[in-house]
Amino acid sequence: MLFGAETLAPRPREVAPGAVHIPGWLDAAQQRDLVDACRDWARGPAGMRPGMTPGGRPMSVQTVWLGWNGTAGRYRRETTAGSTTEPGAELRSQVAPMPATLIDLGRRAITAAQALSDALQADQPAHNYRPDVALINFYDHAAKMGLHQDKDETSNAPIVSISLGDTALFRLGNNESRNKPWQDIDLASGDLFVFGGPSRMAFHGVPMTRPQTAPEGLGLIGRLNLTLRQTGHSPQMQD
Ligand code: MD3
Ligand code: FE
Repeated sequence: MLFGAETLAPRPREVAPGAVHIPGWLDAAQQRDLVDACRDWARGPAGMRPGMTPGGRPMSVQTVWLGWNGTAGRYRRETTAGSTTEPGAELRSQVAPMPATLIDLGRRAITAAQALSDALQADQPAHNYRPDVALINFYDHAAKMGLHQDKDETSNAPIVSISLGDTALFRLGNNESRNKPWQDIDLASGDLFVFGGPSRMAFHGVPMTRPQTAPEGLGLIGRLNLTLRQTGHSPQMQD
């Protein structure tokens, strides 16, 4: 057969300088373990709740924060030691610490992505990567995320993204505006994406997911996206 399934399967590749997509990075068992862990984290203490836009409006995506808490949108990630007079303080004091397993997962992700990207190799070595926050986004069949930049981290360390469940249509834009050019890329369950170097400040979003495309046996209806971030806000970190 000339165009069989293997021909069509996406290959690991650098889609833009510093932006590396590795389809199927996690096998089925690893995906299941991560979904199970996300389910535990979603229960709390600071559990899953609607994401908030910078303007304070609820998003269709629901979120769980680990390590730091995003309370009034993405621009304020207070530590557990933050002021107790601000909105969300009661949750902030209960946010779970960044799991060591996720720090390790992040370093392995950087190692894998650096093998495919000169721009990422110019960054710090993978063992110096210290993600101090994990953001877990849950998409039901109708959820989406508009084009935006992730600007509240002061570190320029890469962001690691892992997709689980339903496939998402992911849009990777340019660094200047929400307008074209952009690339539309399917992110399927188990896929790894690393965004660093010249792609770290690119506009990006999720125009839609593809309902009922999650692998059978994963035990997930909808989509989870896990991002690992080095905020540059943790006092002990040198970036
Ligand atoms: C490209 N999440 O949480 S992850 C977000 O699938 C977010 O839930 C999307 O955008 C999701 O902020 C996309 C992939 C991602 C994360 C950070 C990026 C892509 C990025 C930073 C720069 C460029
Ligand atoms: Fe983002």
